[in-house]
Parts: sequence; C-alpha cells; structure tokens
Amino acid sequence: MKKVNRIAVVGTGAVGTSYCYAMINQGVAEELVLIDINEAKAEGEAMDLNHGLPFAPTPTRVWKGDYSDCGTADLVVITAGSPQKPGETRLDLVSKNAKIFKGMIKSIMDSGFNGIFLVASNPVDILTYVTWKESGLPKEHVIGSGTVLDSARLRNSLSAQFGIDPRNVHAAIIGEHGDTELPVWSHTNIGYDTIESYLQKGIIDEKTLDDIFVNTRDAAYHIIERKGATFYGIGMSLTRITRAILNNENSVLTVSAFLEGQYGNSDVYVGVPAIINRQGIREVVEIKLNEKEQEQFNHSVKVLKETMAPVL
Ligand code: 6V0
Repeated sequence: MKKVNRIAVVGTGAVGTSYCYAMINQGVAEELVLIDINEAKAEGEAMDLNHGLPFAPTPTRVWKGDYSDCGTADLVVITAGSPQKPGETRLDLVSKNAKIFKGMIKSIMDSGFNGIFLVASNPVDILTYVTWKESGLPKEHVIGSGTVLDSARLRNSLSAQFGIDPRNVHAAIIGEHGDTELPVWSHTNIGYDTIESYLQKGIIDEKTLDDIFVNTRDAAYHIIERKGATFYGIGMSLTRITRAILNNENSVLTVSAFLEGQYGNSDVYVGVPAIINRQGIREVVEIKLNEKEQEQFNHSVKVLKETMAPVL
C-alpha cells in the first residue's frame, strides 16, 4: 500500500494556518499535523480547517498533534516564532528566534524524524542554517523558503507592468530574504523576450525597473504597515515548494539552499535557484551573474554571515 504523505506544521499562527488552508484547497497533502506551543490554538485551527474539508478537492486528515507525530512525517514545515514587528528588520529577530529553534529542532529530531525540513520563520536564511546544524540532517534535506515569495512578488509586478500572465514571467530575486536581496535582471524573461530587449525597444526604462524592484524588496514593510503581518503570499509559496517536493517535480525555485562554492560563496544558506524534488534540493542552479549582480550577491552573503555569527 502506498505510504500516506504526512506533513507536520510547527507554528499555527498566521503563516502556518495560511499554508494549511492553501494545502487543503490545492489537495496537496494527505495528512496535516498541527503543532504549536499554544496547544489550544493548534486545536482550534485544526477544528476550523476540518470544517472546510467537505469542499476540498481531495481528502486531507487534519489534527492537532505534538512532536512525537513528526517521527513518521515526510516534511516538517516550521513557521513558529515571533513575527516581524512594525519597523523591525528580519535580522533583528535573529537571536530571539534562533533560541526558540534550537529547542524545537531537538524535540523534532528526538521523535526519530528523518524527512525534509522546510523553514519559513525569519530571518529565514539564518534559521534554515540553524535547523541544518542542529538537526544533523544532510544539507539537501533542509530547505528555507528563501526568496520564493520575493520572486513571486517580482513576477506579479512585472506581469502587471507588461500585461502578461505571471506564469509567463521568469524572474528571480536571490540573496538574503530581506534588505540586501537583489533582482537577477540579466536572466529575466517575459513572454520569451528578455528585459534587455524590452529596454532596447524603449518599452521599459531602468528607473521603472528599479522602482518595481524596490517595491518588491520592501513589500513586507508596506503590508505590515497596513495589516500587521504578511501570510497569504508565503502560505502559497510554501505550498508551491511542498508540491515540488511531494510530486517529485524537479522544479526550479529560489529557495534558501546551502552553498559549497556556488556563486563564489560557501557555508551559508541563501536564496538561489535550485532544483527541488522528492530528495529535497537536487542541486543548486548556478547561473552566470553579471558583475553588478555578483557584487550585490556577495554583499548579501556578507551581511548574512555577520548577523549569523553571534547566534551560532
Ligand atoms: P504568529 O501569527 O505570531 O504565529 C507564530 C506561531 O508560532 C504562534 O502560534 C506561536 O504560538 C508559535 N510558537 C512560538 N514559539 C513556539 C515554539 N517554541 N514552539 C511551537 N510554536 C511556537 O506569526 P506569523 O505566523 O505571522 O509568522 C511566523 C513566522 O513566519 C515569523 O518568523 C515571520 O517573520 C515569518 N514569515 C516568513 C515569511 C517568509 O517569506 N519566509 C513571510 C512572512 C512571515
């Protein structure tokens, strides 16, 4: 009999429950286990989500569990932790959330878990590194949501600007999920035509592109100012990554992956294009950046490493 896919979601706040909601509506998982330090909240969320199951495309078992349920999970998705407060950068959160993570990863590993970790809590690149270190799992089995959401935001803005379906917009943000991230304009393609070509034809100019990027980079701040938190976009981004894993899709997504010399950097988890399948990260896709992009990427890695050093 085929093994049932089990996903444990640690942290049933706004992000964790948006992920569960998207997962149920897209019929991706067979079992969703909800775990939270606030057990009543996890239980209430499981009850509420269960009530929507008659309208879901496929059956999903959803219940409030505990760390012992992670032992047989295929995937543990971590969305626990303190969210970004207004005016607070993602990196400000580092010591607070790193401490929470160390205890959490130990409890998960004590259950006998031997699957794939998908981390979304911020600062995501650093907490993915902490998860890898603390778990002792192979680097391919520890994935951060990285700049998947940022790339989706960029694709969405370019889609609106050019009037082309976002699914035909191939654009990537790489680097830290945060203030030092960068757009890879040199490999951006909209409806089979390059940004370079759109610039030459005068259909777009550098200033407009820069404004689009700055709005993408700062999107979380703009949303937090208005509604206090961001959760639907990341919930759907995590669902996209989960589908790539469970369906063995070999999809290229800008996750936070461990570098060992790629892009001239090592010993860091950072947003880069990577091939995602049932094994986790099959490989990092190393595209040739132009000089400016490489400099920006190196700066982003430098900032991440400096911030990470005190908590490791
Ligand atoms: P939230 O709504 O406060 O939910 C956090 C949940 O974590 C709460 O239910 C807490 O009870 C729970 N929790 C806290 N400590 C523990 C613990 N030790 N064990 C188990 N559960 C615990 O926050 P929200 O859901 O809005 O955000 C969660 C995390 O996602 C934050 O770190 C955000 O910064 C991060 N985001 C990441 C994004 C990305 O692109 N990677 C995007 C948006 C938010």
